[in-house]
Amino acid sequence: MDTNAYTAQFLEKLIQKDPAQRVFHQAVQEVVSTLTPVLQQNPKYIKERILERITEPERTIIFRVPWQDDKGEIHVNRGFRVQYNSALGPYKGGMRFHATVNQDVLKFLGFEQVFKNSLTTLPLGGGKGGSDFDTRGKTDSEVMRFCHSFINELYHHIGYHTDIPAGDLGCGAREIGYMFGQYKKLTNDFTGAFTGKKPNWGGSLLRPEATGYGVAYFAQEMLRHKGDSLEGKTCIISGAGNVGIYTMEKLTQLGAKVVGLMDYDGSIYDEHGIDEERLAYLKDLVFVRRGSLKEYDKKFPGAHFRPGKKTWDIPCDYAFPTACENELDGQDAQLLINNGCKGVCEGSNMPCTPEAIERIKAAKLLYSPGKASNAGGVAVSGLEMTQNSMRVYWTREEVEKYLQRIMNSIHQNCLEAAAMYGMPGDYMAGANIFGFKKVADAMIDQGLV
Ligand code: 2IT
Repeated sequence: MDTNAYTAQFLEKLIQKDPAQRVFHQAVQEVVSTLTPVLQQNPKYIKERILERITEPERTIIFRVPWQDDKGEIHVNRGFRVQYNSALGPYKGGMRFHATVNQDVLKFLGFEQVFKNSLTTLPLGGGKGGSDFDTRGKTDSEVMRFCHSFINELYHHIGYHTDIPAGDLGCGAREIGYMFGQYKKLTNDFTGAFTGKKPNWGGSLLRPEATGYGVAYFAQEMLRHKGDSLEGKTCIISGAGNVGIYTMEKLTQLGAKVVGLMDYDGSIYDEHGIDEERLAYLKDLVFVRRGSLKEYDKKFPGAHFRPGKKTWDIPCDYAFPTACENELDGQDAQLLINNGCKGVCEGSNMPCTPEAIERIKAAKLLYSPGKASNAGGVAVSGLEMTQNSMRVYWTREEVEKYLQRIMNSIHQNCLEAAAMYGMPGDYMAGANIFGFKKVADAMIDQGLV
């Protein structure tokens, strides 16, 4: 059968099997759309049914999470862990605690994670988990009771050599602390079964900054490859969370000027650009006070807060989506293009819709997919695991040196893989091809398991 007919039939069956899992289909479709030349030149991947196998999680755990709020009311959430692929190492990936979490979202995130972790070149399989529990508006003690209840079930299924969760949306060092505490209590075992721990009890320095710093380093590499740099470039960012804030910090350190940022309430446009004072204010607002960008222009009156508005209409050289999936659609992409934007570097997972990607590519903007440019977070999680195994702590400088080296090698591997299969300069194709081949070859080596 012709390769295109095979992939079309494969996708049709995938959709038929779980018709409601729309974001999962989107993630698979994006990967498969770039694999035709790989499948043509390596018929073993078709014969071994790698597409059929790699899209089916090895195991999915779904469980009840009952917990009590501060008033004594009982709530029930649903917990998940999708253990997607362990061909390259133990399952590794974050936990998302947000009202929108369901099996579809976690399959999409887990599938992306398999390729991303492969790209880091570290020995990490892929997985993802979470719950439809919203940490926003909950007290510390409510979050603690939820996390303990969550782990009362999940501890059976995770572990240092099996599955190592970390954070994602709604799950930071506080939640990792509560989950780790309960895991240790139940297993009587102090091991690095989680990453994103606080540095005074096993966490790696620079893990909080790692995803954002990695995004900025990846952008720097893309520009360097074109003989350019970030110096003096105007940038806009979307999500004012962990990834967004640290992307902003490193972009600024590398000489760029960040003028736009967004959160749940709206966006800010600050022509002055983020400097040290503004960055310190934002870190306190977001990480300490868990406040809203609504307050920003009261402190910095030259800036504008735009209620309910995204950042994408703000003129810029480079755009960095760092919030969540499908946050940048075709119309947003068109706004960026019309305003002279030269590139989009993804910090969140699958932020651009298929239509946005089509427009960005057609207008020949630089474009890097999240699975390549946001891999710095999980890469430093991998380094946290290494430090835990060695029972040592590395300095910030040591970790940052590794992070930079890993981001550079991801950049190089994407370019080489894309060029090898006739799509030079296409980071999306390169990331998919490099990520896929490494996992596929390991799966073939390990037989039908
Ligand atoms: O999307 C991601 O790569 C993460 N949420 C981080 C995963 C990890 O294991 O550090």
